[in-house]
Amino acid sequence: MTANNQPNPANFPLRFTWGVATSSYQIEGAAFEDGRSPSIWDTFCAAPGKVLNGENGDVACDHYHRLDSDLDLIQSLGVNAYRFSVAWPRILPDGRGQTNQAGLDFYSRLVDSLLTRNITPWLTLYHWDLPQVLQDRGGWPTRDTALAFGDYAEVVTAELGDRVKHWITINEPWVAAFMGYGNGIHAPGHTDLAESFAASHHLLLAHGLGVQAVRANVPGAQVGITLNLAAAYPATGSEADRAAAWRQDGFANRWYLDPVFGRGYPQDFVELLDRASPQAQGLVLPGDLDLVGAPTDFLGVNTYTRSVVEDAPGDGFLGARPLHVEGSEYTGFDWEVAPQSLTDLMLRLQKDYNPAAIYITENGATYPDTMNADGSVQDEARTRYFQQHIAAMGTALTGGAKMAGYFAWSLMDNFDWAEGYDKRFGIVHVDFETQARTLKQSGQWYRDFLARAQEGQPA
Ligand code: IFM
Repeated sequence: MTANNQPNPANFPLRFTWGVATSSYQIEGAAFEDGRSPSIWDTFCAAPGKVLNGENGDVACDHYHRLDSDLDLIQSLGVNAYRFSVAWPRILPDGRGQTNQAGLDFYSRLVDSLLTRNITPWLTLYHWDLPQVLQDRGGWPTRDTALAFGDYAEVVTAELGDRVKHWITINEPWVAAFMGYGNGIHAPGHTDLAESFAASHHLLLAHGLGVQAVRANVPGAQVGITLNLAAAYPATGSEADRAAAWRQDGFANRWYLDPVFGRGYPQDFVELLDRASPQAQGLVLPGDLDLVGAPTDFLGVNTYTRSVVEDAPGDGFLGARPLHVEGSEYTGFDWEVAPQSLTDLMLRLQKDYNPAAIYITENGATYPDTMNADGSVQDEARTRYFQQHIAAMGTALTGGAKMAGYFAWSLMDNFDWAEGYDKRFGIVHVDFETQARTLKQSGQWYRDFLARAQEGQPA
């Protein structure tokens, strides 16, 4: 860090990956074009009361029709990588079987256009837009969905693997499993704990099958999973609060980290889940854990905040309650701004799991932006957030974490799931009426920082 919490660009290696990230349903629009079938998010958005203001991804940022100008925008930031996701319902409208060439062509064009601009494509296979037909057959709580994902991964790796060398299998399985099937805030909106843990196992199985497909079809590939992780701290030093923080860590972090790093599921949490665990449901079959724990080339981490919890017996299945920290700053999502926790998390991951490399595949903040009369967006709080978190990543790197890259979430304001268009995370402002894009102050800062980092200059 240099003065004023500014990260020092000279602290990062010249070959460091610097990017911006998006996902298909959040930006593409063109929801019913060129053979794309509905995803669970199209269905969920159409159900009254599920998404704020009844909004949906039908048009979103209209990226599908604005590919070239959006890629020019990305290039103008000076990033060397772009993380995007492929919409499964564009590739296999029936979930499995017949491929849709128009869908493959869109991503092929995206990849070629990135390479022409010297930007490395980072492709996420699954960022939550499950084909509705597969949900109709049971969705993630059924094993068949993982097998269908394996087929889908085969198709995409065979088609794009000659040009795409960086692959993320699944984005945030905790969210897809728990918010989709446990608390029902996300599609498909189910509220059943056992179902959500069945889903978690099949999402991890899908990851394993995805790794297999990448290894088989993409010579020289780097492949990993992206987990959403948040360091968990006890509210006090009491034994009860420390145990609650450990349970929270089991729920949010270890449930995914342990099996992905070949250790199987954490036994304390299997016991806590009791009949809701995938083991008790008879879903963990011989060979599954080897598949899930197959070696990967990196760990992708989406991290935004931390959790501070107190013991709360009888409060849900976890018996832990998250607290607001007095005096802390919170973002528009009510997420605490806690950059030190990013450093703590990265150092802990390196110590406990020893990943070959760690990429922060998402980090950013939502605040209610306003556009000034001169057309500028002075998002000071978001700019500060990026500065503090990139500096915190630099501290982790210096401390021995194998940090290899950082992707700002997000390239542009987009459809943020149950919050619709209300929560803006972009470093580019989008006027959803006109689709005009405006680089925010945070985007200008990121661009200027990257220019210095790539020249190895101090701030
Ligand atoms: O927009 C999401 C993204 O899809 C997954 N990670 C968190 C972001 C902010 O809510």
